[in-house]
Amino acid sequence: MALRLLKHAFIEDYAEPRWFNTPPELKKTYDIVIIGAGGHGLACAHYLARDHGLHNIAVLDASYIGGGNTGRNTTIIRSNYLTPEGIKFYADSMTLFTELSDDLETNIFYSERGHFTLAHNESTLRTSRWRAEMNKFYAVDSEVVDPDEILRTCPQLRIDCGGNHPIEGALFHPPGAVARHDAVAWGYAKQASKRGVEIHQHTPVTDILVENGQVTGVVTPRGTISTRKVMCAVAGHTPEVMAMAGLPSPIEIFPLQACVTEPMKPWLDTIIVSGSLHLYVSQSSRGELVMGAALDPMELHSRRSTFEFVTGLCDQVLDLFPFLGGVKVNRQWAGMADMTPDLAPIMGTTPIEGFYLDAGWGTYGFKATPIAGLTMANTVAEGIDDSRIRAFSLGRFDDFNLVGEKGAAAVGH
Ligand code: PYC
Repeated sequence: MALRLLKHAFIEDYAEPRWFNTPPELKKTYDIVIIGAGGHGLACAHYLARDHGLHNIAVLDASYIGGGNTGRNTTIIRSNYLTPEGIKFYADSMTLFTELSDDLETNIFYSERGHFTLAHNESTLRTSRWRAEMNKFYAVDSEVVDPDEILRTCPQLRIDCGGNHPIEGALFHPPGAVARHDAVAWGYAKQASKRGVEIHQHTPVTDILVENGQVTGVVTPRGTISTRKVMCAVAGHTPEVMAMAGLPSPIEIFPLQACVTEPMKPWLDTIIVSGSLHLYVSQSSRGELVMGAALDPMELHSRRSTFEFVTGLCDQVLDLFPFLGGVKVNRQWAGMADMTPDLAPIMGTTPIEGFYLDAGWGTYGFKATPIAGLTMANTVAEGIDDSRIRAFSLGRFDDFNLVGEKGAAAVGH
């Protein structure tokens, strides 16, 4: 590594290889167009190329790689969901995540930390027991622990919460992890590009062409592309893109804000979540505390940050960790979360032939990145829904066959 760095520093014509290449022009035709160069879209492109030998693919993004929710989340990875569909899906995702650095030849800084969802009252403890039993049934490591057990891992936690909402126990999920979100997106981009996939940033799709119920192309300011398969992975913009294909959407969009503190020496080895206090916090490999809260309370298509968010969140964090009183918040940001009525995603085929959806990821899209990419690639390649995503079909809202994933959100939404 040191030698490589020296080469880059001192030898002018030793150029760092580009992670992906973009041809200057769009082609007139692609076999598949993926809208959205976030983790999900790029993962789908990677698995289409690697597992299905499909290479004539364009990934288009209105902005830049990973600039949407991929780069705007708090990177928590877990599988302690509630429904059988959710638990199995996210457990498969975690398995893929643990192999992803090797698979993508990119260090994604996967770091297993353990994940505590604190319970401040008896009813939360009851739900935690329910989740733990469901998790164990599907071989996901998860158990309810008492305050002494929490303190053994996180002695800095003020268990009485300043007298406000004393902690009575927690749902503990030992495999809970964090990873570098941008590394995940760039790793998928690198591998997809190596196999011939084209990634075109700053190329918005302004319309989707449909003839006799079949996708025939997409329109961009750089020209019209003819294609018979379009995969939409545009968290925060899904209803707009669905409307281009003539489909109504059950999704509502709410901002989800987050922030980081100035870097501190490592002291927090685990991930702490409190549904009652509406917060989650972990410490990044750079030493910053990465913190977030619930969704903003009103539908809004905006990535603005608010002072109310950061003061409200810090107020709650100080209930748990009062010694952080002098620590500065360095940076805050927001993403736009696609919220579905049952807190489960919308994936797979749609009533428009050749139009595929990877949407409705609410506040839990990052942790699904590898499995969403893999199952969407199978679905797009074969034209039929991968069995692992059948429960997440768009049609469930017509059939009232909802999933009801109450373990989806880290905090109440
Ligand atoms: O579902 O684990 C989660 C999560 C963390 C932050 C937002 N959602």
